[in-house]
Amino acid sequence: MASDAVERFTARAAALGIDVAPRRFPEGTRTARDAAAAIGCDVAQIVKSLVFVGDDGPILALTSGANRVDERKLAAALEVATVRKADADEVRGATGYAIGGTPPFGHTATLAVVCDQDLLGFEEIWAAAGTPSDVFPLTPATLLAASEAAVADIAQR
Ligand code: 5CA
Repeated sequence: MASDAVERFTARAAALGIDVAPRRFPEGTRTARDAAAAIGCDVAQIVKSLVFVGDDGPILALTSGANRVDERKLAAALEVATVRKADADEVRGATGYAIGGTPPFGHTATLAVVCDQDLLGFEEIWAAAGTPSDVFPLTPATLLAASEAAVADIAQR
């Protein structure tokens, strides 16, 4: 299926002042493990852009590919009572992108964003660029600036 999602994302990033350089991997980068294998980096350097739904609406949890989100920690970080995983339609509605291609910023709507503190320890990290086969490199500083994320410990330990 043809998709203009990479172009949409690149244009939205440019509007935020960020010059992204997407790389396409035909073998696919649908999961963090796939992305790390294609790129040749550690899975912990992959940014999973996971959408949850809290009491006040959608939440984006920017999570290291090595981690699973602890939903209680995520709720506590946002001072909401409960969070649950979004379904596929909710992900698209909240971000404008499909599961597996959801980028960490440049969404169609504003949502609350929390960033896993474990992503901050790397010089370079990689995130989805709009589709399940496109990713781009960035620094943790750019991730935080562009997403306006709050940093927290949200990982299951
Ligand atoms: N391109 C990769 C690496 S950047 C990527 O987007 N990974 S991801 O982790 O951010 O997106 C995949 C995630 O979507 C999975 O970890 C899972 O949490 C979620 N997901 C997959 N299928 C479903 C589904 N049917 N409903 C809700 N969430 C899903």
